[in-house]
Amino acid sequence: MRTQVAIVGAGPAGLLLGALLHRHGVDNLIVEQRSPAYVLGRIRAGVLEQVTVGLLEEAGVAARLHAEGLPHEGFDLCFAGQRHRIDLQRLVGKHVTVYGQTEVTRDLMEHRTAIGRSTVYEAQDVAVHDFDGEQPRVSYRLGGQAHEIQADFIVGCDGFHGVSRASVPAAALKTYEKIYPFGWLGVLADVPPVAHELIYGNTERGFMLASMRSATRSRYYVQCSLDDKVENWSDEAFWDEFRRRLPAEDAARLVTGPSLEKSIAPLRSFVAEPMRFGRLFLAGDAAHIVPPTGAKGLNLAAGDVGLLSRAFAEFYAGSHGSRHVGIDTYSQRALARVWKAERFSWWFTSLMHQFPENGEFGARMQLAELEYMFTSEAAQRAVAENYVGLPLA
Ligand code: RFL
Ligand code: PHB
Repeated sequence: MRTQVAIVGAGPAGLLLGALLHRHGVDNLIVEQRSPAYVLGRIRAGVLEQVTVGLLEEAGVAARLHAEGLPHEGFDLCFAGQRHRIDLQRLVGKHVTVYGQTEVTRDLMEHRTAIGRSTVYEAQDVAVHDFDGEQPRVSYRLGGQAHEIQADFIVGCDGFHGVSRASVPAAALKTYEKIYPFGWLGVLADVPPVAHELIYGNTERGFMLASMRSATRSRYYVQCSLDDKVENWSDEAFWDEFRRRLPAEDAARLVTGPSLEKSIAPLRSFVAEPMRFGRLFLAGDAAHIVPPTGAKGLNLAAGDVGLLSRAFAEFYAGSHGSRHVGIDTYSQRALARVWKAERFSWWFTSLMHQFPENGEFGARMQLAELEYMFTSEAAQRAVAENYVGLPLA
């Protein structure tokens, strides 16, 4: 098989890239190691920036998002009995949209079927070859048979554990990593959200986040120990712990119910530089990870493929000398945005979680910073500007 751009991974980054390339008339194929049901079963992000919504519109997959997504003009921060609303709309004139990653992925999958572009699911032994030369290839096995795709370019959208970044020679890659000493235990349940907007709380018992997927489906998280096991958390134990971390007025109206999904996610900051090696490009979690506190992971993945789709569109549209500029500057432009989101996600994580190892001084620094934020419009605006997302260069 031959295509212009071979994409490894059919998560949101790979599928959105495929849709955007299609929109620009660039031929592409996607190879994914899991089944569609498995991909849709992963419960992850919930908050979309306006830049992400704009890219989904550009790709022609925003109809359901506009009908069902919940615009949020602010969120609450709680700490030591104090509560403060960050008014995104007033501070920076923008909002975010609550619409689950599962729904984004489902919309992109249906769109791909409708436009007749193929995705190979359940591919085994996916491997990328010869990307340092002119004729890169992707090989895989399907039902015992060997297959190969010849492409002009390969894009690794295969997440943190994928094969693409792992195939780059170690000497060509510089990685930066920070592992946090805790995880997030998350529960998805068909109960009405405890509040209209998200609540982020730093409590003595640890971080809590009340989020949602719709008016009838809630997504709640609590900071947990890294060696905690999800089997140790009955639904009842989760609800008890979550209620204790909620502000009292919200705890009183919390509605509980059986969990639809329950999982523990470790928290990590990670960046691999550069994001291009010859004819192999990395996008999304394949190149960088942020802790979920800033709600940036999916949005960064969308930003990367937004830049990349334009770069490929320019490359294929023109015969003039500048057609390489977009692809040649992709890594640098994407990383400039990535590092700012890394900083915000690290900072927000550091502010909102319990870090006993930082001692009483560390706790007072958090308190001082939150009190400053609660009284300084400038500090609130900085949070709001980062939370709604920085512009795509
Ligand atoms: P994905 O979603 O991991 O998709 C990668 C795909 O590649 C496939 N794959 C392979 N395919 C072929 N061959 C191989 N060798 C392969 N290896 C892997 C995988 O099966 C998969 O289908 O990466 P992508 O597309 O870059 O998307 C990134 C996002 O999924 C991620 O950043 C977000 O979910 C992070 N995140 C959040 N982001 C936000 O923007 N807002 C949020 O509110 C938010 N909340 C979260 C989150 C992530 C969480 N967890 C569990 C990590 C909350 C949580 C709890
Ligand atoms: C979610 O709804 O899953 C969610 C929302 C905001 C975050 C992280 C996760 O910061």
